[in-house]
Amino acid sequence: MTTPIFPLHRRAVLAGLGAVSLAAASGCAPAAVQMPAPKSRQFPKDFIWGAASAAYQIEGALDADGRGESVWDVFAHIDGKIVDHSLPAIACDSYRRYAEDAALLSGASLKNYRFSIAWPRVQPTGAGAANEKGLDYYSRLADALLAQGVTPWATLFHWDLPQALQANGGWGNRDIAERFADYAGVIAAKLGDRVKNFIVLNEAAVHAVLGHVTGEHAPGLKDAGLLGRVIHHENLAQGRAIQALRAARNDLRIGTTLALMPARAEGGVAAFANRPAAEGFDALWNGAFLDPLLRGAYPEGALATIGAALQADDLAITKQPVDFIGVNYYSPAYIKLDLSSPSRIAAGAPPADTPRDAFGREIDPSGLYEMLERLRTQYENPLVYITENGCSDPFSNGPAVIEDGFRIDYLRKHLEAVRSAMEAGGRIGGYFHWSLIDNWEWALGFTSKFGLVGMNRDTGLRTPKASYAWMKALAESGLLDTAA
Ligand code: GCO
Repeated sequence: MTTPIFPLHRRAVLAGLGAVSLAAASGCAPAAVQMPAPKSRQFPKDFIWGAASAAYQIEGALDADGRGESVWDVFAHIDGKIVDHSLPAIACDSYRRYAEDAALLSGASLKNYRFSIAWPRVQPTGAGAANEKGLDYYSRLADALLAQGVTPWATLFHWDLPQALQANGGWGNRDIAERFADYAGVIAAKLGDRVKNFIVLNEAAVHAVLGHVTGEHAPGLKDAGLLGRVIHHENLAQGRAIQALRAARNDLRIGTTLALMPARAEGGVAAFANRPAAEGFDALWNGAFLDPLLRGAYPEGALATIGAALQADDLAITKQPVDFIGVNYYSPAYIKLDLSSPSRIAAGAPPADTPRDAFGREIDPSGLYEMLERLRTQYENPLVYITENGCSDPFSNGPAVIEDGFRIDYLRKHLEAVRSAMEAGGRIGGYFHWSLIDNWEWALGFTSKFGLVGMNRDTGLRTPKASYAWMKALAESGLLDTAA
């Protein structure tokens, strides 16, 4: 059993916000809301069920068929960055075993699969002509899914930027918006006849902060001064990619996936002083991604960080009509005021009795309810899909926990929150479990396992867990059971 260095990676985010000034924050982070228990445990017939994955975490075959180098290939080779020193050279071997993955989905009656497309397979240097052999993999995957009655949902960017673009400044360089739009157009032209659902970015906030400020993720930069540019260029690139997808075809359903976390002020005697810190965090973590897309503006509290990157008419590009918002939810963020930090914020403590999962994340489904309610009441009730939710086994290099009652319990609680949000009037159309198969968890390597299915790393053999059977029963009946 390895002790991971970064077990609380989402909370560690705060420490790294270093030079970012949040003093002027005046956003309106909502207070924690009371979550009512659901009246009915029956999901509607048209509610969709699925599972999610990301290219770099599952595919392996990093040198196959002309794939270019990504920022994660470079980062994972730096000593000390990956807790177990592993590389995802094979990972789940899904580049070869994708048909098995498709069969596993359909075996659990999960009729929707969220996967990501590796940009360096499609454009090895991030620009120019498409690499047909790399694109063909996603074509085969789409065909295999459709043959199993599984609907493909493709994420265009789940953090594996071509290294050649990074060498040119990566997300810090405004030109990335055009490169990304070009890539999106290539995907639509090749796959759009069969893949109709597109998620443009995955968790842009996580990528901006962990990749560019705290250095825990690729490209491993520790430069708080980059944050505003990276966030804005992500929003700009997203807008340009949506335009490119729509220009290529008029029959696509397009959305994006956000890592939404309610920002909660640490309680106790200093609670009143912690509240502005929580508001400042909220403006950068949630508002700086929701608002430019859905309102064509940045929240007041984010402008000090982002303003310098903003050019005339940019907000007309970031604001695009979307068919849905993808919500990834694991836990809330607790924030406190910290006068010793330039940003004046730091990770706070949750109430003492808050349960935590093996990842160190608070188990708090009310945070999911809170963010869904916020979308309903403050953003005109968009159609929402939960595009990730789940929990890890205890950290270990050993085999997966197959009798994973703890996971079933976690899922049940979060799906109750989804039901409650639907009963409040939220338009929530579906739920994708993270993840289908245990995979390579970024800086935590193989020590963290989120799958409904375990995997033997030597043989690639997949073993469904108890949660797999549980999800199958749920997907078939739509009826959420009560705790045993
Ligand atoms: C994320 C990523 C996933 C992770 C998952 C579990 O949300 O960080 O989208 O790639 O593996 O969230 O931590």
